[in-house]
Amino acid sequence: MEKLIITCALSGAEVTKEHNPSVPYTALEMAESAHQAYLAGASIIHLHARWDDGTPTQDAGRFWEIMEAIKAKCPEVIIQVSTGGAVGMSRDERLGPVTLNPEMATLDCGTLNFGGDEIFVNTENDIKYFAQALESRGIYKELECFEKGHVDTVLRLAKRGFINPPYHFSFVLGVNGGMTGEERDFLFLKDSIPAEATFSVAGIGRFEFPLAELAIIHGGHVRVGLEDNIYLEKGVLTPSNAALVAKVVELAKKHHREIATPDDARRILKMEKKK
Ligand code: KMH
Ligand code: ZN
Repeated sequence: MEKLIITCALSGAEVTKEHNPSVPYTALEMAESAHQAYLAGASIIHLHARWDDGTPTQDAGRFWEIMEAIKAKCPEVIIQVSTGGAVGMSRDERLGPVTLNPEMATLDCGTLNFGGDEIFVNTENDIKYFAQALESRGIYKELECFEKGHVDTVLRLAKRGFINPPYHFSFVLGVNGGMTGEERDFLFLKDSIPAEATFSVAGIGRFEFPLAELAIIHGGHVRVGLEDNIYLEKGVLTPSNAALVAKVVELAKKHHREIATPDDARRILKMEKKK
């Protein structure tokens, strides 16, 4: 089986220091957290930006500041910017960090309820617009799917040439409004994508580690981090992103999967290394 790619989602846009004081906001906190996660075994950093008070932003200048701080500490790590941003942001606002030509970015592949009154909007035209923005710049896409309809949307748009290979899916499971993260959900999604595609799984909350283990067993890859889950175990807040990554490394050892370096990840995902 291929080496395991671990992505660390440092902060997301929704979770705050009130939920867990380890959530990074400043460029320095982001860089420290990314570096520790990298040392623990992460090869990809999934990045949202915050202002110093924790407000989420897709401001290109702020992303630049954070990305430079991360690169100064771990130049080899793959930075995957979020184009999801926070609920309610406009298309062009969300594309802010793409203007920096990062190595990798997310492409959210469908709309879903996001708890309470929130709706995370990704219409078909949005998806085409984002895909074009990423592909025209040679930015590697991670196809974020929160339920099976999103996977079907990718396959349909791929057939019509709006989304092009390589196809690397991220199944984000357990969002209130999306698909849950039971084993049957995971197996259904995994068996719905083309044989040549790769996939990673991000389990929200209590789904994080059970899904990580399933992905490890079935040849997939794993995302963990404070964006998705603030607990190391039931009732115990994680002290850091690195501790979540380290727990995945332990699971990988149990199942004899080696951990991918960033260059391994570039090879496995068929990424063309950007200068
Ligand atoms: N913050 C969520 C509304 C992504 O990073 O591309 C969207 C999100 C997805 O986190
Ligand atoms: Zn995200």
